[in-house]
Amino acid sequence: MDGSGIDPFLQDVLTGLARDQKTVPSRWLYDARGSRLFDDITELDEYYPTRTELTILNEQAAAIAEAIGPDAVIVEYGAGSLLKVRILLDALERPKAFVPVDISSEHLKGAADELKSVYGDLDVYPVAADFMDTNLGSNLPSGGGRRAGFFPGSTMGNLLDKDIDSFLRTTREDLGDGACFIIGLDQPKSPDILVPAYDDAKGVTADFNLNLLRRINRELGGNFDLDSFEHEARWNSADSRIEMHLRSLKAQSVEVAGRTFKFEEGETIHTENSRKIALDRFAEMAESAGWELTRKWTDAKGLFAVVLLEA
Ligand code: AVI
Repeated sequence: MDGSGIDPFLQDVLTGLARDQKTVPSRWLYDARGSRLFDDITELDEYYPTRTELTILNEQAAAIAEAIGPDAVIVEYGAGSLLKVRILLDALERPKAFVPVDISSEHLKGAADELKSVYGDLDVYPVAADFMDTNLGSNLPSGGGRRAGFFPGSTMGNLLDKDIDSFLRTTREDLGDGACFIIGLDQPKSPDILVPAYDDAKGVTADFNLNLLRRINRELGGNFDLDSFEHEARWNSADSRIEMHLRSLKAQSVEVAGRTFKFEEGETIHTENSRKIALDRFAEMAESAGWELTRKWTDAKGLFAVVLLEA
């Protein structure tokens, strides 16, 4: 519940299903089962982003660490697994502090314990919050070297333009003058690579997408029949994005929290955008929020990019 007393999940579902293009924001894909399925996705043959970003981070760790500088305070937004930040921490000269910001306090506790045991001198300040709603302000430790934001995984591509803008502005303010920001960005490419990455042969992504209906049934008293919806991954070239949809296989009515929603055969619920933001476009977005894109590191095929923004 938020301050208004209305469950935000219920609110988003009721509002979204009442639209002409039915839609549910992608943040609701990540209940415990959804998060596990997403972890499975990152290991699929077709899903190139995670392993490509890891390759870039491993190959370029020294260059990235040098660009950040010594005694840095690293702030990771949406700190899921520690795999990626550990590559940075291992390469940095005397990293001073690590501030993982994550909605799951369980995740954070595990992260803090693990890092303290591996990096004895590192101060760890976990912040339990949605990275999008966060104004870190006084939660950030003072002192140390440069503040460096870290936002790997191309989650930027799941955000709307206006949310990217406000996130980049807030982080610019929080991290302050002299700060930098390391961001992972999946890149535009052929739909022959993109579509299978979001519609894999084993059906893990389909399960991940359909799990949203399971969650609505369980948490909001819905009666979706999971067998009468199918997963669809669609390349929208005009907006340079993969869209995930759930397509109704027949005309049907579904109830959620006592409200009835009608579906025509073939009608979809739009559940996610995964934008592939070209670097020149991202540089413009960063600039209008007070950052300058100064460095980029990519893999040999240019599938994925890790960029450095500077305040
Ligand atoms: C978390 N995010 C960057 C993933 C992506 O590629 O957009 C989510 C995802 N959706 C389906 N597969 C992966």
